Amino acid sequence: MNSEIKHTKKVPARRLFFAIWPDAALSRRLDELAGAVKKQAGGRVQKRENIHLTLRFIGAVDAETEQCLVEAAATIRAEKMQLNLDTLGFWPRPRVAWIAPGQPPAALAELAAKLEALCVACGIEAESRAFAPHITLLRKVRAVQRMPEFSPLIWPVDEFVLALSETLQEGVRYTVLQRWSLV
Ligand code: 2AM
Repeated sequence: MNSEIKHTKKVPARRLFFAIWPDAALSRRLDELAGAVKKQAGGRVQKRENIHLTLRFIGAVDAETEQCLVEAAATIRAEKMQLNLDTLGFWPRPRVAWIAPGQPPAALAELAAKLEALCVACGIEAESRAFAPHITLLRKVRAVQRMPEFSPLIWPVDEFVLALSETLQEGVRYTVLQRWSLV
């Protein structure tokens, strides 16, 4: 065999997204709320450790693009904010029940816009759909007659993350890869 030949292993693309991630206490409260919604609406609760709000779904990218995203994310300057999670909702087509801030602060859309620009600069196709901030609580929900009574949850947001999405036999697993502070 020719020892000059280099065997370069192709690194598989990784499925990524930018998000904000609740701390353990807020995740627990969101998980409890998901349980209350399930009693009224059925469906399958999102695993507690998977609960998050997507800022920009990226999809599968190669290592070079991932590196570009990580380097660009470090240059982002965006404001800290507080989200008032006061609205429960249901989208029949993806069959998802969610919670969202009814009146999101401008800082949230600004952060999402900065991430959108960053993705495009790294060669990712522009997102054609409008940013619809939400936290998925349940999937496979068929119909919702009523939502439970609940007290709004306040979420102080001081960082954003890049997360990895993997589909395993036991279900989807999200892993936070990197975190960046808001200012
Ligand atoms: P969902 O919770 O509403 O399903 C990881 O998959 C995250 O990215 C989830 O929050 C998911 O939103 C979102 N996501 C998955 N595929 C997407 C797509 N094609 N466009 C926008 N967001 C997507």
